[in-house]
Amino acid sequence: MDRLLTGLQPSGSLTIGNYCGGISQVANYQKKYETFLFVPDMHAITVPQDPDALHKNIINAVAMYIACGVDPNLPDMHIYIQSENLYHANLSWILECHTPHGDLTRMHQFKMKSAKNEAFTEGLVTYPDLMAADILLYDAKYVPTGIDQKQHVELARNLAERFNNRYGEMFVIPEPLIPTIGAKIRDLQNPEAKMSKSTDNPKSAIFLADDEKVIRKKIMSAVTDSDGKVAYDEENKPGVSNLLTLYSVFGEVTIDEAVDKFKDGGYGDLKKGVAEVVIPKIVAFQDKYNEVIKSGIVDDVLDAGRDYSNKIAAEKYEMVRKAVGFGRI
Ligand code: AQP
Repeated sequence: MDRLLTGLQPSGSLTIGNYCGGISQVANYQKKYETFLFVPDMHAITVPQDPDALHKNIINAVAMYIACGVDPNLPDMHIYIQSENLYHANLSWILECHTPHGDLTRMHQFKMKSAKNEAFTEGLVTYPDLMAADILLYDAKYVPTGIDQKQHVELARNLAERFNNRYGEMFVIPEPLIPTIGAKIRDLQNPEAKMSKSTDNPKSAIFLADDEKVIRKKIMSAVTDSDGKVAYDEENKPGVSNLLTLYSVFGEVTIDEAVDKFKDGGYGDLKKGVAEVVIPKIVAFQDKYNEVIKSGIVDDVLDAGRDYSNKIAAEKYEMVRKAVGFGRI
């Protein structure tokens, strides 16, 4: 069985962007592939985090994965916390020593996040190497992701190829799995940008933990344009196209069907329609989330995931360690 791997940073409460680009894909593919779904807490600290909030976000993220349809009882589902497996950091260091600095500083995400904070850390630079280690340790063939992380998966592919050429076949070459709709859910207030959980403006993002009224308000105040015509055009009408995308993903229709439904109305009708399909799904996730938290299963799931992921990662790390000449033979 091929392996699929993904992780969602516990750097805040998850958004509907994280759902569309990450969790929903895991739920769709979970019976087809052996799945490694981890909480990248080590990635989260590439920007400052409050330690108490980080602990809570880790548990909440796992409960939310399950609430959104990930089945922790499937025999080939492994859910774990990145920092509970020391091989990620070990392999990351080796990969860092095989990555030209310029390959890291030209990454879009690095440029965007470093521009926000002049005193950025070295962790922000080497983030893609840690992500490559996350993937390559498990021979993951498929990496579900939104468009924002595609460049990082490409770096992991290049590193794997470079490594295999230099040291012999060692890593599976990973491929990004990008959804055809919903790969870039946009910021509701600045539709040129993608929606992000660590946004400074809470009106920009719909969080999976948001209350029904708040979600409605955010959708109704989403920025559109002055043209007044409901049409799908990502470049010239990013705000309206984003609303059509949300209607399509949450209403389970194609973009063309969404356009057909709203083309004779105004933006107000489109926004109301989006609220009607988004809210019931999020409310259902929240009900299930509360059940998961109450059931107390999260710790058991994470214990099993920690043990299994350590076993698999140890085997791969041993191969790499020997190949690069570390320690004793
Ligand atoms: N707006 C988005 N549209 C579609 N997919 C998205 N993803 C993130 N934002 C969108 C996908 O969600 C998964 C988890 O991403 P992450 O949390 O590890 O990091 P990120 O991509 O940096 O997400 P955020 O929300 O923007 O986090 P912060 O604000 O902390 O940087 C990935 O599959 C990602 O593609």
